[in-house]
Amino acid sequence: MTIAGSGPALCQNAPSKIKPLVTDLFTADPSAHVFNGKIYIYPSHDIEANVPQDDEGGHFNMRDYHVYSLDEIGGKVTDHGVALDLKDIPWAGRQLWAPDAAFKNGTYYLYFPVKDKQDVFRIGVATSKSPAGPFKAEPEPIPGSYSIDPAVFTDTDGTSYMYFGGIWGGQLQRWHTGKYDKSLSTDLGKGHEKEPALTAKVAKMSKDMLTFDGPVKDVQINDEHGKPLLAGDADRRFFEGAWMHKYNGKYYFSYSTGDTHLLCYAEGDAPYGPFTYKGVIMKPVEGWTTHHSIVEFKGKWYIFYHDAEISGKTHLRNVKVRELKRGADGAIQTIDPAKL
Ligand code: FUB
Repeated sequence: MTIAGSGPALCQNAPSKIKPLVTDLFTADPSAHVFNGKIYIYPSHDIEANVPQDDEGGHFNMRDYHVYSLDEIGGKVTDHGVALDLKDIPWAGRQLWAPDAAFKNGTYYLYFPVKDKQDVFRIGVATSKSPAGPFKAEPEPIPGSYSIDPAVFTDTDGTSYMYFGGIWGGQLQRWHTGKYDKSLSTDLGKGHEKEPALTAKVAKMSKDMLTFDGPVKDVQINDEHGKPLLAGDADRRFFEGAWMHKYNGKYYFSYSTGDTHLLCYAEGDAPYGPFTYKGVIMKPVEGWTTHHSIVEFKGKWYIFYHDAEISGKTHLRNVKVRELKRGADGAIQTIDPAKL
């Protein structure tokens, strides 16, 4: 995620008709899950920290997480209070960004990206016996983790995978050679447009859900000819905000295109891919960032996302939900967020 110098602060589209789910705090990056028959939402908690806007998203200076739940779509949204605070993460420096959650073996896991004390994004994990928290952070980040936006998917065979990564402010490009290179500040830059795009990462989770079990691999997204999407293909290539869901035996990998403000998806036959680009899930919302999750609840599919309707400011967002519809072949219908 980035901001300054990359175009207008807000997309110039029509306002949305969908109401924000939370109005007393700013919330973003909603990861939704069904636990115990309810929907739980794990969002970022946006704040005005008065940090000047920069090209690495320094003004997204979040310090804690709240967990929300609802019994029904359209029903009352319950705020369960602070679930994890930056000060309680021993290794953390600043900027608690988009989290996700998972459940296994009687324990709930909260996965979160935060910059360590050297200002390098790592991914941490915290645990609780309740989906609402509070969560207790592990003393160190997940070994081998880096960048942002963890999304943990558990397959029907019980195996869990973490998808993660984000370019520009999310620092994924700095790991391009396998080692952290601070000089790569946005993407790989001019002259790389015809090369395969940087892409999300995926790793199998260990049985205790606290570490990676095996190598971190690229999430390969191919075009309709089986060729990897290129770095210059800004309307289709991965930027940040990965999500995975399974529908009718197929794996749907979805993500944000960042500076082109789209939510897109690609389809594959296995959690590791490869995936074939299929289309746009949602056109640009009000605001710069796009970030979503997709979940099935009581026989319908929903997309949770955010825009900047309440504040009109890029870094003070509000989460929303609407139904996700598909064609008979499973193809996801494109949503225009300005229309009902
Ligand atoms: O909320 C901070 C960052 O903004 C997230 O990590 C990105 O996905 C973008 O939504």
